[in-house]
Amino acid sequence: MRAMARGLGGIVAAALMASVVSAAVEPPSTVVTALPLATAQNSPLLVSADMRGGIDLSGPWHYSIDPFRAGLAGFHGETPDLGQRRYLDIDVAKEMASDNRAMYEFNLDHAPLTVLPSSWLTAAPEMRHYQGLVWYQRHFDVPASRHGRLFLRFGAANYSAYVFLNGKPVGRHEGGFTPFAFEVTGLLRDGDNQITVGVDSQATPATVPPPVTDWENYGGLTRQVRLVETPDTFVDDAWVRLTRDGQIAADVHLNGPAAAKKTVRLRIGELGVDIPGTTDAQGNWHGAIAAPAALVRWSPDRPKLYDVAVDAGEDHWKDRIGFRTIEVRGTDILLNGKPIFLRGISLHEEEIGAAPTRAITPASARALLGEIKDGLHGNYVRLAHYPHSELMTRTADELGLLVWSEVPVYWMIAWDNPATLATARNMLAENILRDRNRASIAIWSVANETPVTDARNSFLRTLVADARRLDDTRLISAALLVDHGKGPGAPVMTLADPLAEAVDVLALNTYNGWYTADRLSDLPATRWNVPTDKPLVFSEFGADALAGFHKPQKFSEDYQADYYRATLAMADKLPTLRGMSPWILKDFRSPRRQNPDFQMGWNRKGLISETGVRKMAFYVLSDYYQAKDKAAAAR
Ligand code: GCB
Repeated sequence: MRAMARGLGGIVAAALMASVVSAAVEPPSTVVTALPLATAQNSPLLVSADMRGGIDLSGPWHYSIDPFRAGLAGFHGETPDLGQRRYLDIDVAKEMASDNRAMYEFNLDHAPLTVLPSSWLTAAPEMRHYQGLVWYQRHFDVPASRHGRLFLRFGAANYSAYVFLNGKPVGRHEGGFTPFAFEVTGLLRDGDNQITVGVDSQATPATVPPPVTDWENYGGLTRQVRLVETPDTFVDDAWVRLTRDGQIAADVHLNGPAAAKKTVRLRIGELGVDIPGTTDAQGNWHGAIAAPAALVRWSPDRPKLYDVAVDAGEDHWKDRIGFRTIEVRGTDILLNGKPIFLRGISLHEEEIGAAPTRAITPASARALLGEIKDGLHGNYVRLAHYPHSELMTRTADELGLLVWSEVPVYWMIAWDNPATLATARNMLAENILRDRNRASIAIWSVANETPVTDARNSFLRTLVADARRLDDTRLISAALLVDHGKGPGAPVMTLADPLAEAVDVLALNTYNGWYTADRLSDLPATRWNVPTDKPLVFSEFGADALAGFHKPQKFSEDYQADYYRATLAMADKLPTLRGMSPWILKDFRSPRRQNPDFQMGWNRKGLISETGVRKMAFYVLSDYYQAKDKAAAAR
């Protein structure tokens, strides 16, 4: 629960700390390790770490598989033998050559190289289907002239990470899609340093997500690892936003020996905002002023971002932040007080190309999001089914796309397992705390297609409550299942999920005419029994098509295009529908999809193929969105 215990600052903090931290449970580990590795509990948040200086450890790393996890525990569960400790700070070859009693069953310095960030699935053909533990290692230089504090900051490690520096344990983290950091100031040495990271991709019934999903499990260090430098006392968290009552508000949390009673200053130069303040005994400061008249509110039409700075002694925290409000009034979603229809599409974190490795770069983020913004005339993206790279949410800020952000509480989760709940809460908190400054984020989603039971309802209500306490400026949702019934001539769809009461936006996944035998011509007449007091979005609908295949049958481009036409006609008849994110922009890898004629391990519901070829349905949706956009502009 370290993310929640830290850096919330101001008003939100007190309530949260009391209720959440007292309930904190150590996240479960998928593996029993006999090594002395603490979780990331007392680590900093380093919010907006990507804007700080430091050493980027991207590039070649050695890697080596460890399918029996011998580097984590001996075969009776004890501390591993010397000969198996992958993280030792030694020259293995030299040790053995100089002492004929020495024996090591690894040598990471001689292991093959791969370029990080990336998933090991693409490191070598024999790694393509590997799930389990992989050790990574590299060396890097640190100048003797360093100042202040240094942190190893991981953008993401899928799924569990075990981190060592110069042979010493640093910490471990669970959760494949959120950042974490460990302080290593005292462990670094001048000149050469050795970092070793074990990454275990194995999902279990207790993990989030569980083993059964509909996407590829890209194990590895899929986002940047950086050594981040800060002064001794630094801004660990700063949340700067426009509140619904028209104030620019900031919560700041300092970390370090001089955090208490410290002078801080919030500056937005372009707006002439300059507010001084003093932190309390815990290093927290809250400030707010009425938004200046000159403020240009961020929107998809005008995604204006401002340079924002927080000065605290030697530390100068900075970010690029857009200011806007998002709220619900009756059945409308209001952006900056005006009703908006969310013209979206869903997206997995997978770059366009024949052999994706889930390594998002600024260019791959732009290629994906640009296709939505410019190609589809969209204003919204659902980043499914887990937190995507911070490059994606930053690019959404820049391009002007509203974002649905979600945690992988997907299908069947161990609802009764307190450790699983702790993991999910930690993940949600890490996601929200990472991205609260992103104007693009409009909706936090807590789950996707989860079966209704008491245990599940209480699990998800806890997540909804956490999200509200961590961020009172955004909307909460979850992608829900609807019951499919047969009426005279058309399906009858009923939303009977008690979670509907807890969310701000109702979101439904519907696949009539693809997974059901409904005739497409019957879809527009579908009867909907859904609560009518809140905005509704279609969080998913879709049909597979192999690009280039044209026949009057499923899996053809023609059927997918007809399916879109019928489903959009159905959507037009829903009076409370306020947006949609059809499934999905791009064909994505999914091991459960093995029809050899059409799928070959890819879910083919993309509107573009894996290499970016647009299918017929792309143009159906693009025309629909363009017309909607024009109609809204004319109002
Ligand atoms: C769903 C899931 C999504 C799947 C999709 C499909 O409802 O939420 O993860 O990939 O359907 O293609 O079946």
